[in-house]
Amino acid sequence: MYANVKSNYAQAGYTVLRQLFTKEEVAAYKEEAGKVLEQHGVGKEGVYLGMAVASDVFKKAAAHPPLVHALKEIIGDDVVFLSDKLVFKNASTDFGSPWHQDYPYWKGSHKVSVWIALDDATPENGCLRIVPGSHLKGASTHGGDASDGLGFKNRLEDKDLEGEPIVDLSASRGDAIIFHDLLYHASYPNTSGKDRWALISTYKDGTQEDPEYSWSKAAFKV
Ligand SMILES: O=C(O)CCC(=O)C(=O)O
Repeated sequence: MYANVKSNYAQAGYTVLRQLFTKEEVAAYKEEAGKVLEQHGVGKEGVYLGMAVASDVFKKAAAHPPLVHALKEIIGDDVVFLSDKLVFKNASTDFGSPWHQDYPYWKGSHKVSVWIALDDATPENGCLRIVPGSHLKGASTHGGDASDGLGFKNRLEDKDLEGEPIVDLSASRGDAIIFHDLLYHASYPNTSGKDRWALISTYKDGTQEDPEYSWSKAAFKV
């Protein structure tokens, strides 16, 4: 369906699947996400963990057949969904997500995450930024200062990004970016006055042993 999924992922640490979800599916997800946030009394911007636990619409999205097809190319036949989160930046969220690898959060086997655009995402409203091939560096020390109260306790330092070939990944609603848990990534602040909502779902190879994660109690094989 999509060419070179496995080799792109292996070489660059990520692969972009344009329009993996239809505009209609994405509109339904965004509406449902709004309901989940309202039901749980969540504020106007931030991160909400456990969309698939909160809503059957998201449980189904986690097992979206074209996505599972691509994940199987990368992971193999035993693909397990672990957890998902909504990263919602509203009209003015003047902080981006800092540069980091996801691996220090969970260690164990290497996980595969999928960043799904629920709004069109550009540098102005907070699109994802990555360093191609950085997953080949292994686990980096995250010595960055995280004292600003904005979360993300594991941060790379400015010096870690010096000279690195940063790529901005603008995305249209429905595009999906599959990425390795060692890939250096960040996102821009949202200075556009428009929403930038994204769903990030995380998967693993079910044949690999891992610790019992508190955040993946509702894991299931897709
Ligand atoms: O702002 C974003 O969408 C990126 C979030 C992110 O990198 C993460 O939650 O690991």
